[in-house]
Amino acid sequence: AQDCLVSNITVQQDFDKMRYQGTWYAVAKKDPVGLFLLDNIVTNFKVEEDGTMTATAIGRVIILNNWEMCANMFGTFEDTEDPAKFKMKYWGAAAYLQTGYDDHWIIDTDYDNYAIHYSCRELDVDGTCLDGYSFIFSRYPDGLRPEDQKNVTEKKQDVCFLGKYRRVAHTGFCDTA
Ligand code: DAO
Repeated sequence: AQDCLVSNITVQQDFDKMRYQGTWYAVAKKDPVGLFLLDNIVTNFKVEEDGTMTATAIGRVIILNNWEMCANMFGTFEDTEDPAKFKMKYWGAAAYLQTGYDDHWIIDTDYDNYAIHYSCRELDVDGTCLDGYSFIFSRYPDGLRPEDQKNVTEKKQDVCFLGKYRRVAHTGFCDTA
């Protein structure tokens, strides 16, 4: 959306949550105000027997100013009239981790290689996004395939976050045995 209106942002056509299941590695992130997940972010999506999409996520966080740890997070996704737009309720394995209720939009994915996620937490009075975040996910921990990069850059622009992403490192900090 060149006008940056959140209502004009297009999402994945006919989003198929069955094909979206499995592991996704965050390779880039645009942070919201009060950022939470820093790096080593890995998510795993699943469709439950009743059709509800759920996810687990792990990532490095810093809580209480300087305590570094790996957060185990859980999310459940409420369907909306658009199959690519969900409301995500999320919480942590421990009470001191962040909880929330965010929009969770799948902007674009080919299911096998890349996905662009978007969430606007707060709309500005003019209809643009005042506070939001976005993840670029890859099926591979090493990053995106070169052939997907041009498309992903275009989508970063479409959600008006181009230039606001940072790389998400995978150093093994949150790898479990
Ligand atoms: O990291 O600053 C932030 C905001 C994101 C919080 C989301 C927590 C993750 C919950 C479940 C996984 C879905 C991607």
